[in-house]
Amino acid sequence: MKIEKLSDEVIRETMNGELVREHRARALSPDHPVMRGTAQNPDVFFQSRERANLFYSQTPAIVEEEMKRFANLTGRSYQLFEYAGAPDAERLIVMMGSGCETAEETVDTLQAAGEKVGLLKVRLYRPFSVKHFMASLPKSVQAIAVLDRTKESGSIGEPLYLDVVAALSESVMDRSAPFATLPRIIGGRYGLSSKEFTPAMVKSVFDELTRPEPKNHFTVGIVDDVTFSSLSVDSSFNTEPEDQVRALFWGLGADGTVSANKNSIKIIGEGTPNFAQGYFVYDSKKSGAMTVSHLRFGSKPIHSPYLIQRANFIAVHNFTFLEKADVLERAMDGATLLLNSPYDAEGVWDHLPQAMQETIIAKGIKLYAINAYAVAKEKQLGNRINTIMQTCFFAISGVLPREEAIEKIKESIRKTYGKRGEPVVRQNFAAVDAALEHLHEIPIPAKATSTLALAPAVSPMAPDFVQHVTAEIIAGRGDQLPVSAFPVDGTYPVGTSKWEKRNIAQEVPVWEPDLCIECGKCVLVCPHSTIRAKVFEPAQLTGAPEGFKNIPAKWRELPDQLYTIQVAVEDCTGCQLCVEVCPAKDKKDPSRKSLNMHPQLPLRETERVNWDFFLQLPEIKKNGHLGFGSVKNVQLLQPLFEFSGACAGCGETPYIKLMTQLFGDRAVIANATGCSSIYGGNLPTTPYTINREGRGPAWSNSLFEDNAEFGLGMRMALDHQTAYARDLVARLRDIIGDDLANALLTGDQSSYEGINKQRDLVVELRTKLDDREEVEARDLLSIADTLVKKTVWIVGGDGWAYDIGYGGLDHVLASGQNVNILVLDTEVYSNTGGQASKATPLGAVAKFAAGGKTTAKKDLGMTAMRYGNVYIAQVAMGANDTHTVKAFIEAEAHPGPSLIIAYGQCIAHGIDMAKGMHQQKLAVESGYWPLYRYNPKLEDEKKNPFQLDSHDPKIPLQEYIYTEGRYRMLQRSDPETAQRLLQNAQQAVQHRWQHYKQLSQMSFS
Ligand SMILES: Cc1ncc(C[n+]2csc(CCOP(=O)(O)OP(=O)(O)O)c2C)c(N)n1
Ligand code: SF4
Ligand code: SF4
Repeated sequence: MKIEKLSDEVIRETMNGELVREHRARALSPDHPVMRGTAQNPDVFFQSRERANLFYSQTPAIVEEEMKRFANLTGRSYQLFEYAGAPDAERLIVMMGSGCETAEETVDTLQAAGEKVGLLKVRLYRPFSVKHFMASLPKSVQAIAVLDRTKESGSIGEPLYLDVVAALSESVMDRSAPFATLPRIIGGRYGLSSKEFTPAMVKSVFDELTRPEPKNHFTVGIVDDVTFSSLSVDSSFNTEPEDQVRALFWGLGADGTVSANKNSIKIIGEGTPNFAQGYFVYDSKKSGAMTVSHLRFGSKPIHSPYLIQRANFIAVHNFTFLEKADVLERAMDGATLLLNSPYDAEGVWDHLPQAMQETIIAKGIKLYAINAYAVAKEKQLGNRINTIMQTCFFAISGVLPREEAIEKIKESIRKTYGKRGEPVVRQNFAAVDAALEHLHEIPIPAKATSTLALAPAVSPMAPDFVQHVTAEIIAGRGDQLPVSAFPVDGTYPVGTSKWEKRNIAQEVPVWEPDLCIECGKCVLVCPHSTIRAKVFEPAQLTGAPEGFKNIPAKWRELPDQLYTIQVAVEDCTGCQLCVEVCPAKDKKDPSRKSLNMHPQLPLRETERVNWDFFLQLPEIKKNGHLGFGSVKNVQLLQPLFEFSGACAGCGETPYIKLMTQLFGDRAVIANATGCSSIYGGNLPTTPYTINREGRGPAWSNSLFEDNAEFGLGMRMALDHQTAYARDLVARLRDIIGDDLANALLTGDQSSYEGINKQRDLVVELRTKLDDREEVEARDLLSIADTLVKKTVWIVGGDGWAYDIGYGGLDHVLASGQNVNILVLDTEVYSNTGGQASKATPLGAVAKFAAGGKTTAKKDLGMTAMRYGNVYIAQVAMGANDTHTVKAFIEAEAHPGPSLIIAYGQCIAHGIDMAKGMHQQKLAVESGYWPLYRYNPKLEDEKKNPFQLDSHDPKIPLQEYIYTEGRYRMLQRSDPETAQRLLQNAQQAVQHRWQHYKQLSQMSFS
């Protein structure tokens, strides 16, 4: 990194003021009106299109001229096609974009070794100037590979390849080419979706060009064992210079590693003459993710836009990574390794896995360790270890002289924390000094002594696909998976998240049965479905592991049974939501609840066994014996959404989980892009799962913007199939028998019992049809399952529902079709880092609303209410969980469209996520988030369809909002505006409340 800014004067010079003014003069203005965008008929459209030809033909010369002018002004020279490499090159790569840097670095190395290779970089792709292209080609060229970073299925080749072939062919045909026959031209694909593109891959392309019959339409960077398009790559080839610091940092998502590294880049790139570069690789989990930072530093400019291949410094900021990943895979001989270790200097070596010890010895790696968590705790920095680890990096990597480095870190601390006052600065200075005191070099024994092995990514009990594909992606080896490993149509198995035991919680809840009142609130709020409850017969305790906890079940409908709560400690994120909502306290010691957090490590083995035992206990049946309208009962249902990648304490996932508990075995979900599609449907693992009968939610994601229509399509398809199936049942009475046909056609499926009965009838139907040859019988067999009622859920965030997908959502609401829309309202675009949406509240700070949002949140529910036939509920589980359960049940039962707007806390709110449910409560108590249900069916009974379900506001708005960073931020940065917006917001709350209140008091009798 060395960014030289152009001055405003130079930028102004690059522009022709006269042309800018001419452009302005062409603007639409009523002072000199014209029309644009007319509709055109076939008589004139064609000619109009051709009318613009001159602009295209003149563009290359104009761009060339401007590039020259730019070079004169700035000294930075560009050409339409730029050549790099041997003047007498025989083998040539043509490509464009950032990959050119890698190719050029490789060409330099190969050329220095005497190879006649070259690179032609395309700077102006369209209009493609054949003349300039041909003029840039070395005359000596014999073989050309054109690389495209795209795939056009079904085309002869990718776009740049086709252009190059056409350019050369035309030039040979019109004899303007410097050769009479075409050189060999091949095309290839690389780097799709930012897949790594390394010098070794470039070299393999040049190697291919030496073959008499080089592969055309090749791929590079993957192993294609299906159509065998890929080139083989010698990964030992690399061009990374010796005089560079290349450092890899393994950090835990949100532990500050990435920001500390960005700060190091700033310190070195801006504060010293050195060059710096950083790449940050994240996995798709939103909590407990592994992030690997790749940092390069050196005295020469860095032209390596690919990840570090050989590192001379490696830091591992979380010791648990050592059991999950081969952190030394890219270590060079003599590299330095820095570990954040919970063990003291004497104990570190013995806790390293055997393979790691062997690598350390074989590669002569220097090992340093520090217990950064202990230092952070001692210096009152909580879990923030980033400054401590950054100090250690500077102290031992040699990137800067030690004293200078420490001084610069302190300077940067002062800059960052200065505003927060001198004590905070001093606290961080103390952490820097303490880091140096607690950093130890660990002596390396001559032989490996450990017996620890890397833990397998998934259990050996996992199904084949999970063992061979999912596990590889989890282990970070997805790049090495061959093409044949993947499904042809993007269809993946469900229920795979249970195999990925992430063990990310430092502390997990432990159940104290003696205090438990069996309310199930903990189970309901758990975002990761890792705390569950069951009621079971005492006889089923046979074979229970020692210490498996249980108490008598307190259900009138389930007499003489036992109750248990079990935590999957390996899947728990340690968010504490369950502990916070637990209402059962020890009267003698109110700090002791029925759930309390305890360190995970000592519990891991025993609780793993307990969890396995718990899983095999029978699931509660939906057979009509027990109703599921209460939290206490709902919690007993199996969640068909578990162990997702959502953030610890996420407010969205408990709603999805609840939906799957109630309806998951017959649900089809259309999911908008957003957090819910990432924690819900991002590889490697899938949290949607199945029950013991093999049923569970079927899930798909189309786009961010079209999700409502996508779900509507699912509904229409299902309805058509059901109608056809019913028609066939009626027509095939002779085969099926009148009794069964009538039962199938008239079955009441409004209850779980009715649905189960219908399923049994379908089983009967299948046996009758199984050996029939008639076309209609075979048809009915193929869609018989649609005779059982299905429920369509359209799920997405507020960015989707309020903004980008609103047009479609409105269309679906107006369609009258039986779909259920669940809006997970975090009041920002959470997945992309918290941008404001129309759901963002007045006064809150969000991206694109840095000065506090000045307009009120859109009232989506009220807008939808105007249709009159839409069921609408606004819910907040943390404020009233029973209300939430009721709303889900009513929404699903409503025969038309239903809309549930669910308040979800999010890390973007700047709150202590453990208190997320409490925040929901405050939102409701302040009147900001009224709870209501609008049920059009009530009108048929002459009742008011609008029921306001929360009480009159009992706290002022500020008591809620100033517990959240998103509001406090403005209060700090601009108190006056904050005060004004608060007043406006408070007023808006009152107005809305009065409006709702009036609505709820209207008479419909
Ligand atoms: C048309 C389009 N624009 C932008 C994006 C990028 N994008 C993906 S998810 C997302 C934010 C989603 O926010 P929201 O709907 O509120 O859901 P949340 O992440 O909060 O659950 C955006 C902007 C996209 N995928 N498609
Ligand atoms: S701590 Fe969080 S993730 Fe763990 S069981 Fe409780 S609610 Fe679930
Ligand atoms: S909604 Fe917020 S808390 Fe939940 S996964 Fe997304 S970013 Fe994390």
